[in-house]
Amino acid sequence: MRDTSWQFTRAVTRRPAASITAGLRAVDTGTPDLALMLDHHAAYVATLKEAGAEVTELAALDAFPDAVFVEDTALCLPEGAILMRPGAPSRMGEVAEMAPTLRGLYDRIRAIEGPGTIEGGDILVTSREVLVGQSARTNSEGIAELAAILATWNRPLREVRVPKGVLHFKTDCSLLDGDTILATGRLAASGCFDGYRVILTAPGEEAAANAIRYNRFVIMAAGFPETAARLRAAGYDLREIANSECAKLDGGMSCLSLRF
Ligand code: CIR
Repeated sequence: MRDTSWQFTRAVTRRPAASITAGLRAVDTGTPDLALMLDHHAAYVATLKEAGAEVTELAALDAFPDAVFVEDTALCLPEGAILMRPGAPSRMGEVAEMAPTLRGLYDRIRAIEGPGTIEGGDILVTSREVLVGQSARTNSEGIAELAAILATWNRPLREVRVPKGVLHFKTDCSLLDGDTILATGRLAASGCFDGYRVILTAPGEEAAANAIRYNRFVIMAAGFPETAARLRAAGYDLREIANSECAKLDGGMSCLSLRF
């Protein structure tokens, strides 16, 4: 495995609320089962802990059905945390709910003030740049405001396009190590990862692309055997977590935590 020089120490998660049944979804494939989602969520948190994370587990927020998907509320970097400005109106208030926790963990907090919008699911941080996908949730004004903040931290930002019909940039890709990306064929075909080492998800397993690397583990959704085999063959230490209920709401492994 490459580039093990970086280590995460913390993660923030939020328990799913009973209101999860009202979570946003592009296509209705059934109502999420809260009890089952809680089981999956517990396995996810346990795996982060096994990987060395000190996990801040926030209480469920019934007023915000999608609040379990904490990744969209902030970008957490070693230099500081940046509060996002979600493009989904029903999710805007989640940021104020997350802010006190990050203020307790970070000395330096910045915020996207608007009018642009940007969600954490559209941001992939690699060893050389911050890639941000323009999507139905993240627009060029939001990206420009983030770029201005990151410029003060000497972090280059590159804007890319999220394929039509894909919720977030990271719905279709993940960072496996500093320079290796797991991506769907449809996203990689855009050329946005030229110069990186890319491992493609297997045909029909596009939903496996939203994985996370947390220290020694690559954590991916269960049920994608061919992609899992590709990752194992490439030398990654894989942990598979059931994700059937979050998947009904277009959510996956990255959405469920902030990692830093
Ligand atoms: C939403 O549509 O906002 C949620 N149902 C799913 C958010 C997934 N978040 C992510 O990919 N970072």
